[in-house]
Amino acid sequence: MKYLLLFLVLVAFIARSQEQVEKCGTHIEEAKLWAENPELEAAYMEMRNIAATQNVTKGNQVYSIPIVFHVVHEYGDENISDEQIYRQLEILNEDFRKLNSDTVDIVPEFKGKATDAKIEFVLATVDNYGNCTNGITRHFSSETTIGDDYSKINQWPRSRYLNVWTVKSMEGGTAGYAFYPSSVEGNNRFRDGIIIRHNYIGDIGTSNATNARALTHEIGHYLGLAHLWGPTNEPGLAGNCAVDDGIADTPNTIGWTACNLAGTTCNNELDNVQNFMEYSYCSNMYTADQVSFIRNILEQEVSQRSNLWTQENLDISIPSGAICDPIADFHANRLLVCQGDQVQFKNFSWRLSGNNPSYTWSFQDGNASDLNAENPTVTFTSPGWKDVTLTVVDNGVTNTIVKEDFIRITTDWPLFGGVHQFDFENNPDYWIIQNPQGLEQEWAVKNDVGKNGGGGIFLNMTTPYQDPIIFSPAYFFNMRRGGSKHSFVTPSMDFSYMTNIGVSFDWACATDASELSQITEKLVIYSSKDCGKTWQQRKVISGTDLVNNGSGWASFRPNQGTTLWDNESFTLPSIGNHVQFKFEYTGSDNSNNIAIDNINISGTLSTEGFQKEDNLSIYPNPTNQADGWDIKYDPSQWGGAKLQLTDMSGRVISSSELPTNQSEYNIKPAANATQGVYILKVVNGEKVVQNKLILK
Ligand SMILES: [Ca+2]
Ligand SMILES: [Ca+2]
Ligand SMILES: [Ca+2]
Ligand SMILES: [Ca+2]
Ligand SMILES: [Zn+2]
Repeated sequence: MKYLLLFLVLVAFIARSQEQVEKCGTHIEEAKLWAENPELEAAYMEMRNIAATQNVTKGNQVYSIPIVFHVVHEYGDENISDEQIYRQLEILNEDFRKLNSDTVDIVPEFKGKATDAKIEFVLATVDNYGNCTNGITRHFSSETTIGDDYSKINQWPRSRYLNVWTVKSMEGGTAGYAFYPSSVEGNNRFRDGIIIRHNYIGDIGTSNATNARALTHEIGHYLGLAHLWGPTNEPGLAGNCAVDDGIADTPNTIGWTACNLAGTTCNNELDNVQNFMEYSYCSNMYTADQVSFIRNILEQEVSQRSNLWTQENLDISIPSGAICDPIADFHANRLLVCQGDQVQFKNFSWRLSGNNPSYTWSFQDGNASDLNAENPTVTFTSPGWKDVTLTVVDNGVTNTIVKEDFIRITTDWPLFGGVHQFDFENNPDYWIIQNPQGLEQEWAVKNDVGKNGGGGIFLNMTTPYQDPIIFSPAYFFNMRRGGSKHSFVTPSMDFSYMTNIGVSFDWACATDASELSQITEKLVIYSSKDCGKTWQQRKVISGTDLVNNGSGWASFRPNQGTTLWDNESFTLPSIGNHVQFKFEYTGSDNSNNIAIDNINISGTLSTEGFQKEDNLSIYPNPTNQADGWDIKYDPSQWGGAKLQLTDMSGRVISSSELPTNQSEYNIKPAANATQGVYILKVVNGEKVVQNKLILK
């Protein structure tokens, strides 16, 4: 009894883990495409009939197909190694030559049907521009977390290469998908190729032996094969006995999601559960008729398949001999840090020989643990934008990458204190706008997009894309405004000595959406006290609350016609020194533009002065411009502290530092300083004290 229970638990566990295995998305994507383009079903049937009945007598012809892998990544695990892709190539070339060792596991009924497809895949050696390549190219893009047709960036000509894109994740847990050649003619040609998750590539690195045959399956679709149970439906449904895959020697089946080698579903005939076009995860064979089918597809002009293997193409796409130069690349764990924070830089150079490459880094105003380390740790010694350079030398060949303004170092003293209104007038340049992926849309301060016609900050999601060239990068960006994030960060502020803190702002926003369900754009405001290491959410405005100017604009711009502005506010707890806000807009595919103005910090400023235990004193106060103020201090406590003189609107009008080697320091207001009340702040890390100063 005990053993039986254990057995049942084990069966249940296996069944559940198989349900969690991600599936091929081809039937879902084809169904969507066929719904929009009903003629594609007839096109598929026509292609299939030709491929199933054509009699090409090229029995010994081995078809070579150039292949390129586009690794789409955000510098995470999904940026898979060349070695992992090389392993995938070996697996493909075993599976399509019937050299895979698991053919010994094929059940006797199908052993005789398993057939060598005589197709080989060769990594491209010359790219679409005529440059050297190892058949692997890499793109830094958040498309890696979306993984659909608009993530197929930089397609190489499909007449010359099989394009494969590897990504981090895909909608609905899909492992990958490919369209039939009949579905990607004409305006659908940008959809051609295979998109697949990185952990289904090869059997090493981020993948494993169970996942390693997914690409063999997807290439089946790419060459026109349907799933064994039929062209467009789900596996396992009784109705699947009424539809067929169009292949004579694959028994009619309802399809499998488990490896039941004794399964018979439609005609009391054993199913070919081990077929590569099943979901059984024990696939190891193509049948003779499937092989005949895909070889016939390679003889058809449909989606230019018949050009792939021509000698003319092989001569220009996979000539042998060249070894390509290395490509230097790097990233860091943070792109926005405090002065003095440790930043971990990481080498991501590619096309290296593995032959002890050398690295030389250069950091503007940065101290590195070791300028020749592969992955150095760096602290930056002054605020502002910093350039970073990496030179890699591999087999005597040098490659250098310079990333200008790669990282932003926040001042270690606040630029604004207390109550302040940011009105975006006079084009201030202290807003932090980072765009490491080089998206076409980004926030920018403009002098004519604000409330009442003045300055504001503006995100233009539309105008670069008025009639973009079809399939150009601008076209792709235009098709995918959805999910893209665009943010700006405020300068650092000091809220110590302040209570009842409130933040408010004005905004005007439009959409292109015509249905409520399409309005998914949102604006989220965060605060940080550690230069962006951690962010706390403070306010969310989304959907129809956000798009206060509705739809119907070609390219919405405030002050061109009637503009509706709304104001939103939120309160903050006593939060102290060194606070930054991030305004992050997330687009929908129907996003139009948004403007923000008048970020207003309100609150009650304490007028409390220095305390006795602060060991600071000021004399004389009030003073005049000629004498200034004399500050006496304990250097062991305040040496090196920042002094900030702010006016009553919160603007910092002068900054200096208390010397470490003396105990007295004089500050003078500027000759043109207006008479009145000022606040002097002394900032030493988290410790802030202040005193009210009066200029006569
Ligand atoms: Ca069937
Ligand atoms: Ca069949
Ligand atoms: Ca610079
Ligand atoms: Ca303004
Ligand atoms: Zn599939």
